[in-house]
Amino acid sequence: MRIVVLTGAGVSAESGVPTFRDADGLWEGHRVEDVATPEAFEMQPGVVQRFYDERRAALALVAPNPAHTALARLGTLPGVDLLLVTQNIDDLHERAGATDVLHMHGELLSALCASCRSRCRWAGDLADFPPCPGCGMTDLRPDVVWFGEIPYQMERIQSALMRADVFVSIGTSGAVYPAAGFVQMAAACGARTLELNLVPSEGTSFFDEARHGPAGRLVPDWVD
Ligand code: BV8
Repeated sequence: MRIVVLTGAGVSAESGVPTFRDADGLWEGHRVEDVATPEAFEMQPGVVQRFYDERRAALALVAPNPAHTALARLGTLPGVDLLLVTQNIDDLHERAGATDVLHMHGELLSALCASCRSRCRWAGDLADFPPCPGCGMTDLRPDVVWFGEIPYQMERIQSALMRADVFVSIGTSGAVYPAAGFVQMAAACGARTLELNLVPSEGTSFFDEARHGPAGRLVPDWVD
């Protein structure tokens, strides 16, 4: 059984990681245009670096929840060929035991060299990063896909969506593309589609089935 799972900020909400568009969401603290675009980084790199340094530091205060653990278990079940795609840049899927997690919007614990585009694991503030091991330059940036930038591994994702038997979207508002369009791509190629979300997402009508409630309960129920 080929399964593609897409997760968003809602899968980490019960771990204490703020979502983006809920009332107390992350974007509330920052206008998207202020922090998640290359232009913003160009104009005010300090604000953008701080936005990501704060989120990176906060990772030490959170832990995986039952949704992350159930998805890690799903990947080990006999007969399941799972591609776990996340829009999240936290490492909670990995800390729950998931392997080969595809971070399509990048990762907090990684730095990107703006000169040679090499990606390096990094857990501290970016200001303390040594020169790029690839080219020696010092203009490192958060290894995050901003608005207007191309998400990572799109070809791999699209190929998996076209072959999937099941596509499951968990904890995402369906507000950001191309991720929000994955359900339609999978359905057009014959996959059965399921939404697990606290409330109906913007794309809920595209799903064969939708279950609403906290991921920490819905995901283990679905996996088991
Ligand atoms: C691109 C940076 C071209 C990392 C982010 C049509 C097609 C293609 C592009 C576009 C298009 N229309 C517009 C665009 C442009 C744009 C876009 O989508 N704009 C939007 C605003 C309309 N897209 C882009 O620019 C993308 N790039 O298109 O390049 C291209 C594309 C393909 C191939 C070639 C070229 C780049 C998008 C990436 C932007 N970067 N962030 C970071 O800082 O984290 S986006 C940001 O939103 C985060 O990455 C986040 O992951 C993402 C989505 O948000 P969600 O994860 O869904 O979080 P949200 O708060 O919105 O929702 C949480 C949900 O969880 C809610 O529904 C809530 O009810 C639920 N929930 C809460 N608690 C729980 C819960 N569910 C279950 N249990 C709970 N306990």
